[in-house]
Amino acid sequence: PGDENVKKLIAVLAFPFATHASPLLSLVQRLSPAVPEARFIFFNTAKSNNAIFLEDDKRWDSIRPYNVSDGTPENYVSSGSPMEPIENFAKATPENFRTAMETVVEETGMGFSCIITDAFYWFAADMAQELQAPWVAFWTAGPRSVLLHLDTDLIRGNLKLSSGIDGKMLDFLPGFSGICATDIPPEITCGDLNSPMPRMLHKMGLMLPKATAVAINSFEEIDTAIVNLTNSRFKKFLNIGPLVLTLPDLKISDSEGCLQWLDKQKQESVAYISFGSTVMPPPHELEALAEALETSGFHFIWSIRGNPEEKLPKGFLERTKDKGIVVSWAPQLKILQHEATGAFITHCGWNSVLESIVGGVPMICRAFFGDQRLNMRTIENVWGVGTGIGDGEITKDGAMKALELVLSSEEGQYMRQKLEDLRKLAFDAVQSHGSSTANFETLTAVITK
Ligand code: U2F
Repeated sequence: PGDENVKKLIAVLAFPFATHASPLLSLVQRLSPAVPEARFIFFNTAKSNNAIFLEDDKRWDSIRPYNVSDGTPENYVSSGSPMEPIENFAKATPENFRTAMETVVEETGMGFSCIITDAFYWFAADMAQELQAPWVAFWTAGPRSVLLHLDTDLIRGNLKLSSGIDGKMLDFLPGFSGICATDIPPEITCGDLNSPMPRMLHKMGLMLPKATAVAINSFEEIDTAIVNLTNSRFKKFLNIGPLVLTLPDLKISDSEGCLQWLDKQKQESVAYISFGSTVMPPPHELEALAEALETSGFHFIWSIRGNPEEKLPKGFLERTKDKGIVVSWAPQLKILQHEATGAFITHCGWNSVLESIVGGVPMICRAFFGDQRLNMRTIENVWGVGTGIGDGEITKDGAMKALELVLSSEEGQYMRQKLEDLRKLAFDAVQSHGSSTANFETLTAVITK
């Protein structure tokens, strides 16, 4: 709306790392037409705002990016650790958000009528109370992991951490029988609650039940038992996804021609490889995977950040140029929906898992951190739509066996059938009478109240 038509200000507080801010922006883009009198102020670091707000996209004029400090100390020299920017940022919260929000209130002369945040931001419970406004927390990962974070203290108490967690099971927790303590986010079991991320997640577990609503990029039918357990812990638990099925078809760039190349491949014959936005497997695992692809001869698309000549074995690109393509960023969503794609070698980030379900592609899992191992166990043991790779690390032999299993065995076909059921549930959820659509209407009511 033009400034004079703005009747409401809604604050959106994004987490600027991994794939967190962009699904939050997708959610706000979906909400904005439902609240035409509102202006959404998207508080986020400059780096992340620049990455997710597209220059030429004027469709969402009512959503304005607003930059907050990323917490980098003056004269800071990076040690190169990928956790450092996250920790610096976590230390700067919530003051960086508060300062920016106060400036907006001063500039506009309006107060915020609602706060929508990444679920990590437990401090929004206090902000919302001060403003007497609803707090909508958005969880960007799956339902199992959010449920576990609520029970961090209980889990720590039961596991008797002083004797380690190896071999211990979560059987004491409803919905988690058969899941090992080593499979769940390590911040829950062994994080130092004084260090920024485990502290943030622990506090989140304590504060989220205060949220007016917790929205999640998932759908109820994906894991009904877990969703029911979670329902009883929140005021409103709103499964509104998969968001990728609810947005207008965005322009997805394919400068390297992955999709045209896929058009020439046989049905369900290609392995797509990506480890998401933050993970880079260690060199020996990249080498093992490259050797497995080369020896097995399966066709592939490999999305790998950085210079592939440096990351992959010498001569690999040249030797495999008729079998595969290597790109620095792929149109993943479209690749996973292409009929030639038959397997997805993934780190099991939640967005990738959902996109694979939507595309009906079985997963070969190499989990790294956070919720990824838990997602892997769910993929393998609960849904039966994928397999682990070797003993956890990628080995040539493990990768070859997993590729063989998914791309050329009956078991792979069986996984595809199970995926077809899940896929159908995902599409049904976003139809006009679907559960995600109903939950989205409830969410709209929360923010328009
Ligand atoms: C963190 O996950 P990541 O950002 O590492 O990974 P995903 O959740 O799987 O999201 C990756 C997104 O990037 C897209 C892909 C996904 O939407 O389609 N993409 C692409 O378009 N092209 C490429 O070449 C490569 C990726 C975290 F690490 C996880 O543990 C969490 O589950 C997740 C959500 O909180 O955030």
